[in-house]
Amino acid sequence: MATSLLELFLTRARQAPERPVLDFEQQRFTAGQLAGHVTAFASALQRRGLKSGERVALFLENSPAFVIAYLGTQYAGGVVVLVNTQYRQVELGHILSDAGARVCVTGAAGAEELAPLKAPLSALEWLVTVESPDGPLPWPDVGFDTLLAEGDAHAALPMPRGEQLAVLGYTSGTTGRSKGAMLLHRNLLANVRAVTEAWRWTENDRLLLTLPLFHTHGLMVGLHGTLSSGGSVDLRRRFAAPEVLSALQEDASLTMFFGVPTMYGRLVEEARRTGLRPRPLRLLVSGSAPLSPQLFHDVAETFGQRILERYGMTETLMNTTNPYEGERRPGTVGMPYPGQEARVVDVRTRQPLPDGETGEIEVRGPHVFAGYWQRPDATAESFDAEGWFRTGDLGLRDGDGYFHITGRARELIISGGFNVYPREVEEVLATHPGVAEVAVLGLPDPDFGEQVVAVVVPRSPPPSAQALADFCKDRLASFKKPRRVELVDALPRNALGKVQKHLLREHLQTPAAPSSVQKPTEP
Ligand code: MLC
Ligand code: AMP
Repeated sequence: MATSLLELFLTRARQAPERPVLDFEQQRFTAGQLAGHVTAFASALQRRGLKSGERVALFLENSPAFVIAYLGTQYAGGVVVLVNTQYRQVELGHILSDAGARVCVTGAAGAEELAPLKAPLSALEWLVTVESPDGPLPWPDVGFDTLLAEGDAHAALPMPRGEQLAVLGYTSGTTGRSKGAMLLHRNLLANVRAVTEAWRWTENDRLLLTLPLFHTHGLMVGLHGTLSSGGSVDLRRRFAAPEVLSALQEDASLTMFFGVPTMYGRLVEEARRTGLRPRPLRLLVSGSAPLSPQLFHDVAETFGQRILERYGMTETLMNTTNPYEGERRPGTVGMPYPGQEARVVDVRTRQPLPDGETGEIEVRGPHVFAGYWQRPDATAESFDAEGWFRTGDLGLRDGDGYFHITGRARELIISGGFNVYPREVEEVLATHPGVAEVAVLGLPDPDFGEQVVAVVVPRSPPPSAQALADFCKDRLASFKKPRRVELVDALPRNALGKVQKHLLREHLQTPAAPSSVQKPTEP
């Protein structure tokens, strides 16, 4: 019995080495070829001195190199640190130093972004570069292919144990600084088994995957499901609606597509614009952000298919799913996966609530992470004595057992499936010389679901919205920059001095648009 997803994949690859598993641009990898590269990568890391439990950061776009480095790091006994490729200095400096990453696998642009962080990243010793860097780097580096050639593709290395740390997935609480969710090999394995069982995923499946591999949805659902089921994946560098629509129309071998609601909204628009209709797939999945019932119906009308919506998070991987067989209900996220539990509790008393009442969703089971990296206090706050994890999502369970997500207990903006923590953006904007005070919040957005809005009390001379957006973009991932800025004389505060964001939200959503609203130029 396998104790890790990695072992499951390597075993399958030994049994059926000729089976195609990964296509990317013009390249095709059979399971045997991929397993050989993974083994070579792992043995080369070990030869270069990587020890069990040491962290290897992947700051990489979707590519076969990502898949090889991800599995190879785990086979070498290392811990993968996932890094969003849009991250800039503030996020990179924090994540790589917090994780104590010893190695980073990245591209030329990534290496350039990292270079100014030489001093703060004291644990980082060397880089693996998938493209030649443009100039000299402050760390020794080895090319990805050179590293593969150094390794032994037939090495027999020890398999990771189930209790061993596999991945650190960085995600924030309310603090503005993200925390590393410690995912063990047994968490990854338990969840992918639950997902593949619930969705009847088999070796006959072929997934079109355009989600980024550095987040749970693309990696722990899309890639893990493919590797463990024996199916195959058509991996794309990024999502582009016209390309996805034509692939879904032309490629009869595809059986599944997974996306965030923004992707489905763009696909519906593209289908309406061009008149193209995809072939029916076995499964369309939406998650990572709420799918509106309107979009559910638009997809059903345009594609002739009912999306299956599911709910997950970095700390717990997939929590609940609408049924594969049975009714997929718009506006709900279904029920717990096999072998997992979910419940709704009162936010104050923490006692379970009856069906129909709204509270905080808690989950428990073998999929739930082991805690936050080097943050015992944050870990303790997130679990109760019986092992229930507080998700921070508000919702209810209806009389038929379907969970509904109705809001969030924590301050979190989800824009196009990417998380933005207002505090992190506020901290950056507060350092701008034209900003006296700032509050950041999310407002509805037709494309991204929610958009980042900054309400600023300016100093003289008042900064322009563009200047503030650019200021953020230089320091943080571009998707975190405010898309709208409002200048105000003062922020509404309660008696304790806390900014009352609900009042700001109401004010900003009133139809008479405030005169001081500014929009940065759209990209
Ligand atoms: C890109 N941009 C965004 C954005 N994505 N702005 C706000 N929100 C977003 N989500 C900005 C860029 O910063 C850039 O700005 C401009 O849009 C164009 O960039 P792009 O790369 O061309 O964007 P595009 O390809 O259109 O990206 C849209 C998208 C992408 C929907 C394809 O956001 C995406 O891949 N989202 C998926 C996120 C995901 O996988 N989430 C799963 C998390 S796991 P500028 O100004 O720089 O030009 C999880 C658990 C679970 O939540 O349950 O799954
Ligand atoms: P992350 O921390 O990036 O993993 O984001 C996880 C969060 O995404 C969850 O806590 C939810 O708030 C949100 N989320 C994921 N799936 C859904 C969904 N189907 N509907 C609503 N919110 C979702």
